[in-house]
Amino acid sequence: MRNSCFRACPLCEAICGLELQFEQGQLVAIRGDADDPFSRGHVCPKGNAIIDLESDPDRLTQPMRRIRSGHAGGEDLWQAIGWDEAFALAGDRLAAVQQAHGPASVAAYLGNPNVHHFGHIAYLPTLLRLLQTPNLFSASSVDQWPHQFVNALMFGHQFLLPIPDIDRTDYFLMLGANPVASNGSLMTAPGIAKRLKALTARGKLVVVDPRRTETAEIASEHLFIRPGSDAMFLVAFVQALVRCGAARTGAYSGRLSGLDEALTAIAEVNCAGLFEQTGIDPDTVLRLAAEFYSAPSAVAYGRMGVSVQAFGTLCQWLLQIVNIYTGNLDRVGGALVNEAAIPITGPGTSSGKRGRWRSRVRGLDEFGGELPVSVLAEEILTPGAGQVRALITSAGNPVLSTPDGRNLDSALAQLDFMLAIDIYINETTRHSDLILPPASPLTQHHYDLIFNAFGVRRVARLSPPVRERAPGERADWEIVNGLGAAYAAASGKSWKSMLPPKAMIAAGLARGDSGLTLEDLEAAPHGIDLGPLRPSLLSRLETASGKIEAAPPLLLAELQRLTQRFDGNRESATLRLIGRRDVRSNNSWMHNAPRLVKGKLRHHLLMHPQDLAARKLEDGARVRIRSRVGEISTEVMASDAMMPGVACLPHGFGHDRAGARMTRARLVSGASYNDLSDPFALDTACGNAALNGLAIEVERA
Ligand SMILES: Nc1nc2c(c(=O)[nH]1)N[C@H]1C(S)=C(S)[C@@H](COP(=O)(O)OP(=O)(O)OC[C@H]3O[C@@H](n4cnc5c(=O)[nH]c(N)nc54)[C@H](O)[C@@H]3O)O[C@H]1N2
Ligand SMILES: Nc1nc2c(c(=O)[nH]1)N[C@H]1C(S)=C(S)[C@@H](COP(=O)(O)OP(=O)(O)OC[C@H]3O[C@@H](n4cnc5c(=O)[nH]c(N)nc54)[C@H](O)[C@@H]3O)O[C@H]1N2
Ligand code: SF4
Ligand SMILES: [Mo]
Repeated sequence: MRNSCFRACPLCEAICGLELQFEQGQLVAIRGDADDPFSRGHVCPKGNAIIDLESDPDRLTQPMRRIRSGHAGGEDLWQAIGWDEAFALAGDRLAAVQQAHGPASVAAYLGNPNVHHFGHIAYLPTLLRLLQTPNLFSASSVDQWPHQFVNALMFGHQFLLPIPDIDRTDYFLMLGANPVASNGSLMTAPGIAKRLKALTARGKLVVVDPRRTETAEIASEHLFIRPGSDAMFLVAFVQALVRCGAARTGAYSGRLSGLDEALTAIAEVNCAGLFEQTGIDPDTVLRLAAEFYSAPSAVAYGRMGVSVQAFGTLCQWLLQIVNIYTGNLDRVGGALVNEAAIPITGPGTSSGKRGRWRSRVRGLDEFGGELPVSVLAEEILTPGAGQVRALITSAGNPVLSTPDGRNLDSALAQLDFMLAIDIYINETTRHSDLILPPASPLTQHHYDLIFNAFGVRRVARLSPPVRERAPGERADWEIVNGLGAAYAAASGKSWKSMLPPKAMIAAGLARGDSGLTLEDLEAAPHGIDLGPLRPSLLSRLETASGKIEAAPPLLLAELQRLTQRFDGNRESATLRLIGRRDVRSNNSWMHNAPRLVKGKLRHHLLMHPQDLAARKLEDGARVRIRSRVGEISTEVMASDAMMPGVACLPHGFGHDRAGARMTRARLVSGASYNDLSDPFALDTACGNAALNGLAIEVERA
C-alpha cells in the first residue's frame, strides 16, 4: 500500500510542490504535485534525489564531537553524543572564547540552505544577535548582494525586488542567467522552461551570456558577451534607448527622482570601443534597444553572471534604469514586486543599511548586518584584538563556495572552536569540534519566507511534516532554542525560548494583508494561488524621499570606475573563467546522491576549440588552471558553445579532502573553482565577490 503526502521541495528557489509516496514508512517515489497551482507537477532530478538524501548512510542523525588525533597525519575520531551534552558544550565553548577574547572573536557563516528551512531562517537571526558579534557572514555576499544593495538604494528596502513578469511579458532581456539549468533565481518560477517557451511563442527572449547555455538554446536570440563587460553593454543599451524616443515615465510622476541626472551621467560614458570590450557591436545594441522600447511590455533582468562580477552593482542599477526608462518597472508584463502573504519588507524588517561597521583587517563595509565573506579567512588568520577564534556555520560549505577556499580551509584548522549545524561531515564541517545535525526537512513544518516573496505569482503554501521524526532527532528550530539557552546560561545573557514554527507562521501572516490565516494554509495542502503580480512598488517605497532614487551618488561614482577600467584598456588576450550550473548539481552538497552523479562527467572545463588549438591541447586533455590565487587540474572539453577567450568550470567540486566523510561524493572527480577565485576580486560598490571573469592561464598538466 502506497500513501501520498504533499509538501514543497526544500532544495531550490523554484519551491515546486512534491507528491511523496511512502510504502511502510519508506519514501519510495517522488512526483511533481500536479495540484500545486504554481508548479503544476514540475519536478527536476534534484527533487527526485530527495529519496537518496533520505536513505544516505553518511547523513548524520545525532550530534558528533570530534576528538582531534593529536599527532600530525593522524585521523580524528568522531564520537556521537547526546543533545543536552552537545548544547552545553557549544554554549560553554562559545561563551568561553568570547569571555577571553571579546564578542567579535566568535563569527558565524550561514549557507544557502538556511533560506529553504523555516526553522533556520526565522530563528537563527535571534541567536546571532545574542552573540553581539560584528563578524556575521553568509552566502549572500557570493551571490545576490548587488540586487539587495541596489534595491535598498533605489527603493529603500533590500527586498523590494523587481521580479520579471515572465508569464505576461512580451520581451525578456536576460543577462547572465541560465534558468533552464538553475530553475530560476530571484524569480521563483517552477517549470521555467515551459514558461520561457510560451514567451518565445508570443514574444521574444534574448539571452546575453559568454556561453550558449541550455537557456540560450531555447531563446529567440543569443549574444556572446565578454565576461565582466555587461555594464558597458548596458550603458550602451541605455544610450540607445534614449535615441529611440522619450522616457515613458508618466506612471511614476512625482515618485521618481534623479532620472535626468542618471541619464546625463550614462550619456557621458564613452562607448567607442564597445565591440572590442564586449564582443557586441553597436548596431546590435541599437536594434535590441529599439525592440525593447517598442515592445508592448518588456523586462530586463540579470542574475549570477552579472551579480558575481566586478561591476555587479552597476549592472543591477542599469537594468532598473532600462526598466524605468521604458516604463516597465512596476507594470504588468515588466518587473513587479511581489506582495508576500508574510511580508519581508515594511515595518520590523531589515531594510538593508550599510557601513554601520567595517571588517577589522581590510576595512570593508557591513551590509544588512553582514560582512563580505571574502574577508572571513583573513579575520581568522590575522592576529590582534578582535581576531576570529571560533566559528559557527549553519548549512554552509564555504571551503568550496567562497573565494580562495584553500586558504579558508587552512584557516578553519586553526580555530579554537568550530560548531556546525549540518547534516554531513564535508570539506568545511570536518574542521568542526561539534556538528549538530537537524532532522530531515520532511519531518518539519516549513513556510517559504523568501521564495514565496520572490515568486512570479503570489502564492502561499504551508508544508507539513510528511513523516515522523526518529526519537533522538531534533528539528531546526529546537536546535536554535537549545543553543540559545545553553549559550545564554554560559554567558550570563537571557534567552526567551522561541515559539514553534506554526505559531511563528501564524504571526507572520497576521502582519501581512493577504487575509490568509494558518487555518487557510492547513486546509490547502497543495498551496494557495493569490493571483498574478500587481503594481505595488510605488506605494511601498521606503526611501527617505518616498521616491524612486534613480541616481544614487554611489552608483554615479561606479560609472566613473567603469570608465577608468575600460578607457583605452582594449580587452587583452587574457583567458577569462566563468561558472556553470547543471540540473544534477546543487551548489557543493548533493554529490553524495547516486542518482545525481551517475552518467556523464559534469566537472570538466569547457573551452572553445580555437583556444585549445592555440595551447596545443586536445579535447579530453588534462590541464592545469592557474590564477593569481591558486592552481588546480582537471580535464578540458572542446565546446563551440563557448565564446572564444572564455573558459567555463562549475563550482562545488573538489571533494577529495582528508577527513571528509561523504562516501560517494569523494569518488566524484573534479576540482574546486574557488581554489582559483580571488578574495580581493570584489564588486567594490557593495563588497560582493567577483567570482566570474577571473583571469586564468591554462596549460597541459
Ligand atoms: N565559483 C563559484 N562559487 C560560488 C557560486 C558560483 O556560481 N561560482 N555560487 C555561489 C552561490 S549562488 C551560493 S548560494 C553559494 C552556496 O554556498 P554554501 O551555502 O556555503 O554552500 P552549499 O554548497 O549550498 O552548502 C550547503 C551546506 O548545507 C548543508 N545542508 C544541506 N541540507 C541541510 C539541512 O537540511 N540542514 C542543515 N543544517 N544543513 C544542510 C550541506 O551539507 C552543506 O554543508 O555558493 C557560491 N559560490
Ligand atoms: N541545478 C542547480 N540549480 C541551482 C543551483 C545549482 O547549483 N544547481 N544553485 C541555486 C543557486 S544558489 C542560485 S544563486 C541560482 C543561480 O541561478 P542562475 O544565475 O540562473 O545560475 P548560473 O547557472 O550560475 O547562471 C549564470 C550564467 O551567467 C553566465 N555568465 C558568467 N559570467 C558572465 C558575465 O560576465 N556576463 C554575462 N552576461 N553572463 C555571465 C554563465 O555562463 C551562466 O550561464 O541557481 C540555483 N539553482
Ligand atoms: S526545480 Fe528546485 S524546487 Fe523544483 S524539484 Fe527541482 S530542486 Fe526541487
Ligand atoms: Mo545562490
